[in-house]
Amino acid sequence: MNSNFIDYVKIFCRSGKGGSGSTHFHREKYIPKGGPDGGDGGRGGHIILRANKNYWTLIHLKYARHIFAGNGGNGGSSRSFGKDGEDKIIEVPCGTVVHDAETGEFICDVTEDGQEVILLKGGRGGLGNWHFRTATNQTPRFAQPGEPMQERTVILELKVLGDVGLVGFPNAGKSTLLASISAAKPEIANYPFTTLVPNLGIVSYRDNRSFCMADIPGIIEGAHEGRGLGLRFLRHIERNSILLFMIPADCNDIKKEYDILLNELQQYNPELIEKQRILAITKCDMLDSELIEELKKELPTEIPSICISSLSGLNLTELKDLIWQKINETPIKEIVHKPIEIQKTNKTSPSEIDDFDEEEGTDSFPNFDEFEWDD
Ligand SMILES: Nc1nc2c(ncn2[C@@H]2O[C@H](COP(=O)(O)OP(=O)(O)OP(=O)(O)O)[C@@H](O)[C@H]2O)c(=O)[nH]1
Ligand SMILES: [Mg+2]
Repeated sequence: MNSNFIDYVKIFCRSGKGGSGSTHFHREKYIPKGGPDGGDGGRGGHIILRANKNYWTLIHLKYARHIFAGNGGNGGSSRSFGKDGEDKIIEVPCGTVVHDAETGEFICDVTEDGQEVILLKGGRGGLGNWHFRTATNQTPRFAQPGEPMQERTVILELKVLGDVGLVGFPNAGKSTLLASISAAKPEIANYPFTTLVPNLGIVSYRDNRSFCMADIPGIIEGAHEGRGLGLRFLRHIERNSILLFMIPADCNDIKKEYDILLNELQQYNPELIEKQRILAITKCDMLDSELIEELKKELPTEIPSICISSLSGLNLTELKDLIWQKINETPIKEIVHKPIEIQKTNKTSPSEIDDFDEEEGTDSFPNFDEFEWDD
């Protein structure tokens, strides 16, 4: 699949080294022994991460495997400073999380537009010999070297920021709901795994309220073992404050389907289970009101549920009310970023990173064979 949605990149970063101080002595006609006048070296460039709301994916970094900041210039005569090295700014979408590629350790994340974090500091420039002149040593023939550069391979991961995340089996009608209540235009079709990458939509609704909805690919039983598209897309709903479970009305056993979904989330990250949930029974236009009443008896009792239809518009306003209410009830919780698991490869040097496999990325085919097709 040639997707434009890239949510995982690995980059080798190197900050600039500091310029060295100079050991120059002042020379001028008729001024013998002019004294030390070596200037300081410049600072090496930083590697800076900056959140930018105009980016939605990490695709612009897909081929930026190495990012090097500039080195600081050396100090010169007459106490002139070396030039500071050029900073390199990595622009990323809001919601990008950075981990160390070797240890998996969490480094930082950026969530607000314009937020900047220095990933790697440039080395400080060394002091020139002018600083080392003393009463007893008027000809210091030494100066400080600049501080060395820093290097690190980092993994940037995008965790889409949405208020409500849609969770359901393939074909549950997730994308149809997003399309009917927001301006997003996700692909919709009557076959499983239509959606291969997450879609975001802004749902605007009465009194100028709006919230952001994230439609992610469908989940099937065994997804935590890699079946279907697996669970890696679940990271995109880790940040959502609430989850909307979607189960079609024509499903044989709603309770069972609900439990499977819950279990898959639990396998991925038990914290997902602690989020507020709403259950929406979709495609209710296919049932008459009697059948809907019947069906309501079977629903799990522990969460609020609602019967909707994205086609006829049944209960969509009520659904939005419910979502709005739940979002506002939910306290904003700081998420704790756990270290990620690093698959051990023997690739260490930057040139070898060039051909790291993108298994982890989103550029792979779903495992269609393992899905049991309905028809
Ligand atoms: N009758 C009826 N059909 C619906 C409704 N919502 C969705 N559908 C149909 O269900 C099929 C699947 O819809 P999608 O929105 O693509 O389902 P999805 O959950 O996004 O599926 P994946 O992207 O494959 O995970 C499409 O053929 C839709 O037309 C509904 O409210 N009523
Ligand atoms: Mg879809």
